[in-house]
Amino acid sequence: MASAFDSQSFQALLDTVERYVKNRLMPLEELVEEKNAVPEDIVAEMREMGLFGLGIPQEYEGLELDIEQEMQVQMLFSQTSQAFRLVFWPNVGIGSKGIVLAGTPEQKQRYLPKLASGEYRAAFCLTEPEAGSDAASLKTTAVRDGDHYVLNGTKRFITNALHADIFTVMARTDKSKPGADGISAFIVERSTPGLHIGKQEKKMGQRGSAICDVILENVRVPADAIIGGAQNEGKGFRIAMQVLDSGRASVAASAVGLARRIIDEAARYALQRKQFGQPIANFQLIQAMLADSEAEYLAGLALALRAGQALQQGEDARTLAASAKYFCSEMVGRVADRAVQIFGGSGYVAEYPVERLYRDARAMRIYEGTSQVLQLVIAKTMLKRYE
Ligand code: COS
Repeated sequence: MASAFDSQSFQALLDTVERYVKNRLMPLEELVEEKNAVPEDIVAEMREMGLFGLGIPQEYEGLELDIEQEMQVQMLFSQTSQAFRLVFWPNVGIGSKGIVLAGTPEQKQRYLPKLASGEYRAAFCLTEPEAGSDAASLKTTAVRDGDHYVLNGTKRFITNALHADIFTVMARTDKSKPGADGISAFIVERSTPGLHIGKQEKKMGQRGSAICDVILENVRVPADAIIGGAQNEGKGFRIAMQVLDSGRASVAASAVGLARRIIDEAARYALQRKQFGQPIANFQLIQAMLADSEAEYLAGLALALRAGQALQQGEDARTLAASAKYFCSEMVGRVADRAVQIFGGSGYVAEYPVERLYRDARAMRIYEGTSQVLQLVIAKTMLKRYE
């Protein structure tokens, strides 16, 4: 999908986002942490700015940014608490990409304009209590009953479940096929009887963004709720994996954005904090930590954008997306750790943002594919080249 924005108007959008993040969102970080919620007026402003529809085609009332542009916007939003980005990003990313990629014209017409405006919010339901990294072993069932399917099962750690109006639910339509081939992807509307949301989990970081179970008890959906229609029965795992390719590139972009913020905090602190009669930035051991972080940030930035480019060009981007997500999420972990070290005791107390940013960064090595699963994805495709 080509971008609807020329470089000048896209730069204007980036400038607006940068100002919004710095002037409006950053001052609210402590409030979001304390209340564990993003204020409703911010959600309304995000709707107003068109953020929910960043990547959705203009035909369906979105802004139709291309993937690299989406990633640049995401990098800016990731410089503040992740909770802000997580208000609208599920609509831009994993909540809508399946419909954009594989939906029928009717599904696109029915859902994409509402997702683009933010009237509807979206969630992606793959993980289950017994199926995390081994996603293809999922147990949620969808049993055909006339013109309907009846869904039963529990989905776990679902971002945005609290607010979502539609859920992309991966469920097994063919029990005789225990792996990927028996899985289909459904669009389930929140109002469907039998769909319940579990309690909000207490998390280590990324406060302000809720994750909950989604419980499906005899949830009846029309047969045409399968993404792409009946012809896509059994193709849900592949759709989920394709969605996750762009999701992983997008987590890489978030990690890069967050690393930028953390490095900025650490460098400013190093210049103003005095020990042994001078700013600690004068000491070479501090400089080494800052330099390692800056160099790794630059490497992550280049790799994330390369993955975005491959996705944009429609290449099979699974290795690049996995590499970018793996490298960038590990990178921001190291950057955050060094920043706490540079702040010393002050980095361990909540008075400075690095303590919170360190906790925010930790989730990135886990969601949308753990580092270890991504290593397997990279090795698998890589080894094929040598067979
Ligand atoms: N794009 C398109 N198709 C893909 C794909 C992708 N990125 N990745 C896999 N597939 C296809 C495979 O090609 C295979 O189809 P064929 O048999 O026709 O070749 C099918 O899907 C099954 O793939 P595979 O054999 O690799 O499945 P595995 O069960 O071995 O699982 C892993 C692969 C472990 C990589 C997968 O389960 C995974 O990514 N797990 C992590 C899940 C995750 O990220 N969860 C986070 C929560 S979601 S926010």
